[in-house]
Amino acid sequence: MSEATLFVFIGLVVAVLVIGGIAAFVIGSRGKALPPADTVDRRLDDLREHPEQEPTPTGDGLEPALPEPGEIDEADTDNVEGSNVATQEALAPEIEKPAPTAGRLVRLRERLARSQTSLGRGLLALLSRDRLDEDTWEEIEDTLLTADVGVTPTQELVERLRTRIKVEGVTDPERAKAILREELLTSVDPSYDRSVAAKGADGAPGVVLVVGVNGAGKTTTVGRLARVLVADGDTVLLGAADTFRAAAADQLQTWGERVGVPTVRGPEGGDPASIAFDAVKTGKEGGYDTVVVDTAGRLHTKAGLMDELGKVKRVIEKQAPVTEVLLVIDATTGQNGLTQARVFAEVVDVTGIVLTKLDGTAKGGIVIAVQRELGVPVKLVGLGEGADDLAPFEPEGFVDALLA
Ligand SMILES: Nc1nc2c(ncn2[C@@H]2O[C@H](COP(=O)(O)OP(=O)(O)O)[C@@H](O)[C@H]2O)c(=O)[nH]1
Ligand SMILES: [Mg+2]
Repeated sequence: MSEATLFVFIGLVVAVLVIGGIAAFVIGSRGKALPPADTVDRRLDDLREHPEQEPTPTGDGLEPALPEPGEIDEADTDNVEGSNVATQEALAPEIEKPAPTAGRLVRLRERLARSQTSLGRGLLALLSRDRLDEDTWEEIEDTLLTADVGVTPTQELVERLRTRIKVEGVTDPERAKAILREELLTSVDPSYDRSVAAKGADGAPGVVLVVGVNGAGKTTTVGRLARVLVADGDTVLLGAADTFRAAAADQLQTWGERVGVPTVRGPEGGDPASIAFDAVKTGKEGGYDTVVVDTAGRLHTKAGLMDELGKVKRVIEKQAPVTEVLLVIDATTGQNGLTQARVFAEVVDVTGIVLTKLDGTAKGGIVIAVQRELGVPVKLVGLGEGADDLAPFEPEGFVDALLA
């Protein structure tokens, strides 16, 4: 090989390497501009599950990309800045007087009575048949399953009904109705303590932490709960630990202002734990009876949820024990609501369930299913969009509403 040929050959090799390198770089960076397919799928799944949820602008599509102005070190929680209390001066002059809570559940009866497909009505029709044969019992089972009662509680309830109706030789529909009422009541479990633990001990305020997925009705519940507590004569402070949107804190503050309750809030995108901490600290120093903390529900992964809610609770408890953790579930979401309940129960110690939007479903069986799933009582139910449409849950009133 001549020297000239050798130079040409080396030149060619170098050229190929350089062009190849450039091509690889271009393709590589194009590839990076797209999120991995599974990330997109997961976000779509998330949206499908919670259609109200807007995708959060994120770095990698999984964790919320938050600026961290008020981010606090858990070891240094005494030094929290950035949140402020919207005090009485900012209040609208007119302060509403919330309606008393007694008798609110009666409204559920009116609402269910209007619905043509109510669970109780279907069951009563079936139990009033002349002959309760296998087919009828199967229809009774289907009716319960369709009403979200859940498989195990349905089987147990049907078994109890069958046994009693057989043993007692029931033929009278009125008697059948009485037995159904008793057995439904057993399924709803009247033995639970359903009071909301809103009072603290040793000079500390009661702390109610409200959790749940986006759109379930958390902020509405916090606002309505504040009204209930105010109506009972308690002093209340709200903590706006949903920092994803400024609108979330505004929504909460508006609820508070209507009944003269101040809200502790921080900057949009701030650290939820630091705001929760600040709210409870303010509540303690100000001698409030109860601090109710609203949280965000739009976390994209269980790990993210775990981290955030866990941290919120831990940080609060540097000031005062959390006396109640209310999980808010939208009653119209059926099985999906149960799945959410399971995830949240793994993350925080849920002590009570709030079932919202019971006015939007004729099913009602979710009360039984969700209590069974978590072993935690339904304490409050939402019966409409009005300010006083939150009722203490009473098993008897509920079963009577079902059977009305
Ligand atoms: N019909 C009905 N709507 C409700 C009930 N509770 C909440 N909502 C509505 O559900 C929507 C979402 O509530 P919000 O409190 O903002 O949910 P969050 O995202 O969990 O804080 C709002 O439009 C509320 O008015 C209820 O019991 N019945
Ligand atoms: Mg909210």
